[in-house]
Amino acid sequence: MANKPLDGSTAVNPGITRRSLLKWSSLAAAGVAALGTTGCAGFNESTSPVGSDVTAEGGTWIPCSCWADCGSKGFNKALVKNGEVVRMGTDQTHEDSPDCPQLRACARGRSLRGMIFGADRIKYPMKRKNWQPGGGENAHGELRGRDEWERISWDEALQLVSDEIKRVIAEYGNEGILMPGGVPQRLGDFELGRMMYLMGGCLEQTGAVSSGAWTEMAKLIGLTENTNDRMDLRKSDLIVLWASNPAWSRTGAPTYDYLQCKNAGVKFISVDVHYNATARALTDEFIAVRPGTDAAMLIAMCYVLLTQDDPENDPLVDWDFLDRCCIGFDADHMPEDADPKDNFADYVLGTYDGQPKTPEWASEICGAPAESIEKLALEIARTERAAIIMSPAPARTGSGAQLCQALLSFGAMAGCLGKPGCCAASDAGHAWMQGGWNTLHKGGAYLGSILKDTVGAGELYIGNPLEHKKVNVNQMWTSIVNEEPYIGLDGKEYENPAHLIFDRHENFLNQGPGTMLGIEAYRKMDTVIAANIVMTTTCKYADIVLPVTSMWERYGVFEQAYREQMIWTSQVCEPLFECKSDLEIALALADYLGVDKQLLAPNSEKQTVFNTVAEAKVLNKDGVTWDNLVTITESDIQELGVEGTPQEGLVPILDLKRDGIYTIERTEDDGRNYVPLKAFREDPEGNPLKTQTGKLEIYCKAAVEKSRSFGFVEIDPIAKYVPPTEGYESTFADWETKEKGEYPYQFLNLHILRHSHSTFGNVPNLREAFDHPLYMNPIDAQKESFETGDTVLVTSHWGKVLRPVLVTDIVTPGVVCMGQGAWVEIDEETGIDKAGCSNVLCGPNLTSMGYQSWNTCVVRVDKWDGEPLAPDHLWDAREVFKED
Ligand SMILES: Nc1nc2c(c(=O)[nH]1)N[C@H]1C(S)=C(S)[C@@H](COP(=O)(O)OP(=O)(O)OC[C@H]3O[C@@H](n4cnc5c(=O)[nH]c(N)nc54)[C@H](O)[C@@H]3O)O[C@H]1N2
Ligand SMILES: Nc1nc2c(c(=O)[nH]1)N[C@H]1C(S)=C(S)[C@@H](COP(=O)(O)OP(=O)(O)OC[C@H]3O[C@@H](n4cnc5c(=O)[nH]c(N)nc54)[C@H](O)[C@@H]3O)O[C@H]1N2
Ligand SMILES: [Mo]
Repeated sequence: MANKPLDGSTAVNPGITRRSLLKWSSLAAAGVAALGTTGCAGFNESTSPVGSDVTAEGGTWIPCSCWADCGSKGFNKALVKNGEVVRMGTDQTHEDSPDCPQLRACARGRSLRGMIFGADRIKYPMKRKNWQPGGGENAHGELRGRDEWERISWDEALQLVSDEIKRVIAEYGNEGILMPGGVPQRLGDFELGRMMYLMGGCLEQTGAVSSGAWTEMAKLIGLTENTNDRMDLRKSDLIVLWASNPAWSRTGAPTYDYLQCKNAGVKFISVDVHYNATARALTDEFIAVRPGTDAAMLIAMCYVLLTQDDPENDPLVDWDFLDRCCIGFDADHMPEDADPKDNFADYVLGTYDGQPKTPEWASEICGAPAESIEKLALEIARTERAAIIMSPAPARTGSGAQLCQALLSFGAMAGCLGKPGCCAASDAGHAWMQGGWNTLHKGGAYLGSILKDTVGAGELYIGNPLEHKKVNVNQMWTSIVNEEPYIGLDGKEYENPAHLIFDRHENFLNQGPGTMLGIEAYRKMDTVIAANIVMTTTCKYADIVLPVTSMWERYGVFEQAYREQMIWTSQVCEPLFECKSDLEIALALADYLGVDKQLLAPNSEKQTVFNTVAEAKVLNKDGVTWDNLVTITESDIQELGVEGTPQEGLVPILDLKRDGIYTIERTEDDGRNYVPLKAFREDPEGNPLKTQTGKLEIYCKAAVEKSRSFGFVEIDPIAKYVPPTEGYESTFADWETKEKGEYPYQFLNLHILRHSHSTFGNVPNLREAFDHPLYMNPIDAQKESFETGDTVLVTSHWGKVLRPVLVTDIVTPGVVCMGQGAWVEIDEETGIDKAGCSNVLCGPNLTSMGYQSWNTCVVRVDKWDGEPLAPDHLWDAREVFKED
């Protein structure tokens, strides 16, 4: 198929040449750090080029997409000169100020060239040499990940893929086709999944990834996943960053916003497993806890308030709020059909189970000193405006559901809910959720996501016809490898008949729990197809690999950044080699599979982007009415080559396309404030929540029912501390005598600056800039006789990895930490992963709400007697077809 013609708009460049691509390939392969500037996490001044030097340098700045799912959204621009991307730039559309910060690009965004033009870029369709269609012996499944590749034509690839899809559906039904990662409902990357939906469905993966237990619990208990607006938080007196490290995992504005709070006099306290970068930069106090034990600590904090409350002289408990707005705090506020004895206050006091949940009780579990637990509880309760902001990380543990309940219970007691400057909330892992996710702008098919309930999704939305036959991520590989049934969404057991895996916009073999089990499952398949930009783990273990264009090679995207920005990025270069977009691949396959192309893709990419931009709206300062984002004229419509209607808006559409970014100017009193639960607090009857009782559910029957419907692990209706599978308790052979067991360390994985999940994991200069060690406390290192730089072998129930150890007291004793997202690199003889992929260690332990519990994993660490690891930025790239 011919490359897509460029649309002729002013912002598009004629494209980079093959010659210049090769130049970049060799640079990236050699690990030369020639790719742009570094530094960005909020505080650094950017040294990036400015828009004004466009003409001086004779090139064109093009707003270019960074598609990584990093929870932030930096603004990137590429300077294209003589068909080559020569520099990277960032937001220069307005002066940088605390109220209106520029949307700076991060080190990863500035290194995009290393990925797009890197040596492991997939260039052609290819097939694994010893694989043949038809399943069974023909597949030589055991050779997946270690076979050779041969280049095939697109025609051959499409024929093989469509024949296998048809054969597997005929033999095993639609659920014979497994799509890991779930089918995203985002315009521009969902077409391969949509194609399967139109063919009768496929077996899809379920199970929350990012938000852990919050994904289900937030709705059930009524605590939103949104924190207050960044301006509102400046009015706090105290912000407790609980398990929160935005300097690493919400790069860009959030840490800078917190700095404005600090400048405004807010005190910061951090509660975390490791003394993280944000804590080091912002906080006045740090409390170390063990992974997965926060619920115990919060419950003990409730105990402190309950037992020390003195309504006259030292009021600690917000009784009025508990009375008006909550269900289940004490025996007088229970749902009618519940046993009054099951109330939360009596559990905390130990009235019926004989165990008061004292700070001493919690301290033994969470590791924080009892005095610190007591002090923190009292300080929050005595502070007029206190906010507790929690990342979802501790909810990605085995006791995640209980943690959500515990945060609600303590937050409600301490008077943190529904008031300016106060909150108790999860920030949902994504910077743009901070302050209410879609409260400042809205738009066509909600800015690119066609979820059932979002604005403009309309008839575009279709669901998977196999509604219930979705396999939970924690059973996805085990049901295949052990040939055991999985529990579907309707709570019934089903056999997993998957014979074909189709990987698209994800890398779940690397990013889902139990990578070693995943490899076994892959090797049992008839056929594995993977469509990707670079030679990821899923591609490495596939049979047919389809080369996909990056966003730089496509028309563009329009999306939300933080709460205040909308970004429109454009095409930077022509599609490289033989790459096609998912949309083009789906449309090409539709011909072979007999799928209706009009239903598959009602609009062209260009028209879809235009529609989304045209429908985008911005909230006015009255907080009620909305303005169109763009003005569109007849001549704009012609110039863009789309169908549309002229309209009035805030900026001319072509200006937005050229600049790439629209920023809503903010001031502290601009009427766009957001305080979660404010209206509810003021009038709970008039503004009931969408919970079963309309109130905040400290006692939540719906959560029990929900956990039953998953069929994995049932929970209690109130926050109780329950030792999770592979939690702290599991590090002991004998809890009473505290004798350590076979896996004596808790393992924690972090979202690190080096990559966004596995995206960017292959870029040598990022590998060089940000290390990827196993962090260990000096006390433990001394016990084990390790020194910084030693190569160590980390072993869990699920697999083994090698890492250089970094001895540092930023990590709590008894815990070892490592980044997540490294591209697994298994030594076929030993079965050991030398890249340090965290999912080789983290297993698919079943959880109450079906989410993943990466941060409850236990390991042992041994000295490695083999060859020490070489620095990974010097490793060979996964280059399949070398260019001469
Ligand atoms: N650089 C980078 N940024 C990213 C991503 C990435 O891959 N790379 N991924 C993005 C995505 S999709 C998501 S969902 C978010 C996730 O972001 P988060 O949910 O915030 O996850 P982390 O950044 O791993 O962890 C945040 C902090 O929680 C601490 N922590 C972990 N477990 C516990 C616990 O049980 N108790 C306590 N008290 N602390 C704990 C960690 O030590 C860390 O300091 O990050 C986003 N940001
Ligand atoms: N152990 C452990 N595992 C984790 C986590 C953890 O904390 N610990 N965090 C989890 C979290 S929060 C998340 S969100 C997940 C993320 O897990 P994944 O969703 O698997 O994320 P990525 O690794 O970024 O993989 C995205 C892939 O899509 C490809 N891609 C990008 N654009 C396109 C496109 O247009 N078409 C196609 N076909 N491919 C494209 C990229 O090259 C990349 O390989 O990881 C989870 N995994
Ligand atoms: Mo995530």
